[in-house]
Amino acid sequence: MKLSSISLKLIKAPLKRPFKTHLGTVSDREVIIVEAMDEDGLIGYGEAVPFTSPWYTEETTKTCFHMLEDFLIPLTLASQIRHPDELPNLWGGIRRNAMAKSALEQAILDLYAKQKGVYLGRLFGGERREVAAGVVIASNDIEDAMRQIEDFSGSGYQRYKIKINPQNDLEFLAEILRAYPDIPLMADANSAYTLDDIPHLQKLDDFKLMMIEQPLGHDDIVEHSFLQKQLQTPICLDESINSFHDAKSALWLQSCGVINIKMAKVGGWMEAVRIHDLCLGNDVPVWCGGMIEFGISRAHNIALATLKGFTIPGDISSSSRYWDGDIIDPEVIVENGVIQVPDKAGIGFAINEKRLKELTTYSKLYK
Ligand code: OSB
Ligand code: MG
Repeated sequence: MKLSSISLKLIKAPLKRPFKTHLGTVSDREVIIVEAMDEDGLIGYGEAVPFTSPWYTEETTKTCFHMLEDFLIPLTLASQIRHPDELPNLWGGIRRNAMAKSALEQAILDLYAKQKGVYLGRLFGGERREVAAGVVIASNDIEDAMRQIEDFSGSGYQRYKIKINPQNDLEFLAEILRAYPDIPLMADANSAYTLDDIPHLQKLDDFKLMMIEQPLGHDDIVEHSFLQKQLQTPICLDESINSFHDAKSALWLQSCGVINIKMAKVGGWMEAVRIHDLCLGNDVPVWCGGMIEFGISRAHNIALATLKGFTIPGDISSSSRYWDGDIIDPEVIVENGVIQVPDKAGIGFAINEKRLKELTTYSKLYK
């Protein structure tokens, strides 16, 4: 494939409302937009979605920029790859740094799909014409959380995920289910519990949640296996799954009933698809996780969620859930709980150049 230059843009915007978990609060979001250009003027887009501090993964905006600028981009521009599937091998000597790799891989794959004139999801066998939308409520105040659920219900979201911890879980879940007994509800703990909390976690079984996401340590697979055997509620692993190998270990040990696949966290499309295929072959449902992202990452997620194994609504919500003005055109819209899958080439969404420019704080071109 032809690849002539790559650019990086830092963009920054405030969230409409702060995103609060027991680990901290996100009020502003800064990400890196990667553009991969060919000589015919086609541009592929990727989005690196770490946070500015390492509270969720070890990568940060700065480590991603560094990895892209000093390692991944020079290596890629020097090598004239014929096909994107050469990238894992080309980058094999660079350990981890999944979010940096994912963003550059996204941009190159978007460019490749545009060169071929095919929608990116189709390139990986995705057939869905619409994807189910889910939304995340991250608040430390139950009144506020209830208001958000009320607001979001107008869009018909097919799954609500509430952030919990051992201090608020029983109250939050009871209050939500009292007001909305039939709501498709799950909870995300972001590692707020330990094995000492088993009796407490067993109380949560009464709520018949769709699943509980990442109750134990962010780097654990073994203890989750022990816990899953003591719970009726399926465990979904998020933080623990950073690679195909992690997913294989989790299935082997029966550490979970569901896997949250975050393309960015596992290093990109190709690793995400390998995990998807593994889960599909083992009848383990998967869903597409979110990173409080802008439209480019959102568009890649939509394309990924068109694959067969994504049978549970993920964290894919409308652009307006987080932003007053997204960087894609049209924005992602949720109506009656679904997002229509585009059929244009690549990620299928155009870039809102004006908005992208407004949000850009720094940019650099590499040839
Ligand atoms: O744990 O799933 C998580 C966002 C940032 C970091 C971690 C998580 C999340 C989410 C997804 O819950 C939120 C979204 O993108 O809508
Ligand atoms: Mg999570």
